[in-house]
Amino acid sequence: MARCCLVLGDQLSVSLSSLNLLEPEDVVLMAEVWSEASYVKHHKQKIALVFSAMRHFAEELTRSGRRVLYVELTNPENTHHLVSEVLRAQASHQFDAWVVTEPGEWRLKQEFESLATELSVPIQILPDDRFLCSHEEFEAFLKGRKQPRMEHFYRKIRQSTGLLMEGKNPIGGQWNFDHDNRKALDNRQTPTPPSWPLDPMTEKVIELVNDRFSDHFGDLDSERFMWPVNRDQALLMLDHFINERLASFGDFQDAMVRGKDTLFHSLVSTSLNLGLLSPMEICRAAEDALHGGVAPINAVEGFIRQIIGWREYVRGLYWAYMPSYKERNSLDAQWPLPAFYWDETKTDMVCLSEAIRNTRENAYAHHIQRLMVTGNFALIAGCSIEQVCDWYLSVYADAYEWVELPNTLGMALFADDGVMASKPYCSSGKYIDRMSDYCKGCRYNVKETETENACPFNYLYWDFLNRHRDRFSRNPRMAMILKNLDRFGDEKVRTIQTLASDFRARVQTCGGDALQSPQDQLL
Ligand code: FAD
Ligand code: DLZ
Ligand code: SF4
Repeated sequence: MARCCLVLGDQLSVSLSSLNLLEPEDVVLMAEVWSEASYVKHHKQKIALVFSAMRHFAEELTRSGRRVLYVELTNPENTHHLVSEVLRAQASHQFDAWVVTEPGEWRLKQEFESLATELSVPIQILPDDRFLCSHEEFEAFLKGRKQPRMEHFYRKIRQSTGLLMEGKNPIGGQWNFDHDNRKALDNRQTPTPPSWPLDPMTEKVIELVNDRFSDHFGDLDSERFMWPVNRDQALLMLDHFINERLASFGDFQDAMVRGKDTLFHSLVSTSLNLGLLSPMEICRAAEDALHGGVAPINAVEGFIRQIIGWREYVRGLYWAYMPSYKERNSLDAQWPLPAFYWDETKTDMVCLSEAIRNTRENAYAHHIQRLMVTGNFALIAGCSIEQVCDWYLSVYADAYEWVELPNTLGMALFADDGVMASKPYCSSGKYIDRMSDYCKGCRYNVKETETENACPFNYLYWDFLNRHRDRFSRNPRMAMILKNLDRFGDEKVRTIQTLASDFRARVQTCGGDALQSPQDQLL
C-alpha cells in the first residue's frame, strides 16, 4: 500500500511538509513538463537551473533510499502537464493516495484542487511551512489594518523569530538602519561570484535547454552558468556572501555601476526560492556575522529585513489578494512593452541597456536595477501591466509569480492602488545619476528636461505625474512633488507632453510573440 508525493520544481527541500509525511514504501514523482517550462517564455538559465536542481534533488532522494519516479522532458510518454502526469502515474501504479505541498502559484493551486475531483483516490494538499508566516497569520496581520505596511509586519516577525532582538528590544536600539544604506559606490573592488566545476548533469541539461528552448530569451553558456543547483553549492554561495559581501551590502545596497552586475548582493534568491536554503538559516548566518564582528548592524539588519520582511510580506499579499490582484491596473497603463526589453542593443539609454544586458547574460539584475531602472521606466512610460509582469516572470532565474507579481504590479508599477507601496516608486533621471555611473557615459543629458537631448526619464517622469495629477493629489506623500509640477506653467508642461509622446512614437514596441511559446515547438 503506497502513496505518491508530487514534488514540484521549486520544492527542493528535504524538510518539505509532504516529504515529511512519507513512509519508506511511499514514492516520489517529479516531472519536467513543457507547460511549466513555457507558461511564460522563461530565460534559458532559469529552465536549466530548475531542471538541473530537480535532477540533483531526485538523485539525492534516491541515494537516501526513496523510490523516485522522474519524468525527463524528452521522455516520449511525458504528457507535459503536471496534472496529467499525476493521472498517468496513478493509472500505471494505482497508488492509495497522493500528497503534495501547496504550490507557490495560484494557477497551480487551482489545478490541484480540481485534480482532487479527477483522481479516484484522495489527495492531500499541505501548507508550505518553508515560510516564516502562514496564510492564517498573515490574514490575522491584515485584519483591521486600513493600510498594511511592511515595516509593521517586519517588526512582528523580528519578535516572533527573535532575530536581532535583545529581549523585547531591537539590537542597536533601532528596528531599521536604512538611512545608512544609500551610498553610491566609491572606487573599491567588488567581489566576483564564487564558481565551481560544472557537473555532467548540469552540462547535459544546458545542452537540452539550448536545443529545445533556443527561441527563449537569454544567454546560456556552461562557462558562465553561476547558479547553485544543489544544496552544497547553495551553501558555498551563502558562505561567500557572508564572508565577502555582507559587510558592504548595506552601504551599497542601492548603488549601480556599469559592468558590475552583482555588486555586494547575496545571489541567494534562486536557492531560497527553489528550497535549497531556508530563510532562517540564511538569517542566522547573517546574525552570527554581526556577533562575530564580520559585518556591521546596518548591513545585517538591512539584509535580514529583505528576507523576513519583504519576502514574507509579498508572499502574504499575493495569497491574500489573488486572483483579482493580477487583474489590477489602477493607472490604466496600456502602452506595449518596448522591444528593447528583449534586446538591450535597441536602446541608447545606458541605464536600461545595462540592466537588460545583466538580465540577458545572467538571468539576474539586482533590486535597484529591477525597481528604479526597468521598473521605473515601465511605470512612468505607462507600459502594459500584463506585459511587464510577464517580462519579469520570464527573465529572472528567481522568478515565481508569488514573489514576482506583488513586486512588479504593486511595488514597481503601483497598479494595485497603494496596497504594496504608500506612493509610487517613480523618479526622474536624477535618482539614477545619484546612485550610478550610468549617466556619465550616456548620450542623453540627465540635467535637461525640455530639450531633444534631455534624459527621457526626466520628461517621462513629469508627464507621468501630470497624467495622474488628480489621483496623486489625494496622496499626502505626493504633495511636495506636485507642488513642483504646479510651478511649471502651461508651456513647459506642453513641451514635456510633446517630448514624451515623440519618444513613445520613436520607440519600437513588441508584439505578443516574445512572450508566448507555442506548445508544438517541442513536440
Ligand atoms: P539581495 O539584494 O542580496 O537580497 C537578499 C534577499 O532578500 C533576496 O535573495 C530575496 O530573497 C530577498 N528580497 C529582497 N528584496 C525582496 C523583495 N522585494 N521581495 C521579495 N524578496 C526580496 N525577487 C525574487 O526572489 N523573485 C522575483 O521574481 C522578483 N521579482 C522582482 C521584480 C521587481 C519589479 C522588483 C522590484 C523586485 C523583485 N524581486 C524578486 C526582489 C529582489 O529584486 C530580488 O529578490 C533580488 O534582486 C535577488 O537578488 P539577491 O539574491 O542578490 O538579493
Ligand atoms: C519554473 C519551473 C519550470 C521551468 N519547470 C518545471 C517543471 O518542469 N516541473 C515542475 O514541477 N516545476 C517546474 N517549475 C517550477 C513550477 O513552475 C513552480 O512549482 C510553480 O510555478 C509554483 O511556484
Ligand atoms: Fe539613463 Fe537618463 Fe542617465 Fe541616460 S541620462 S543613463 S537615460 S538616467
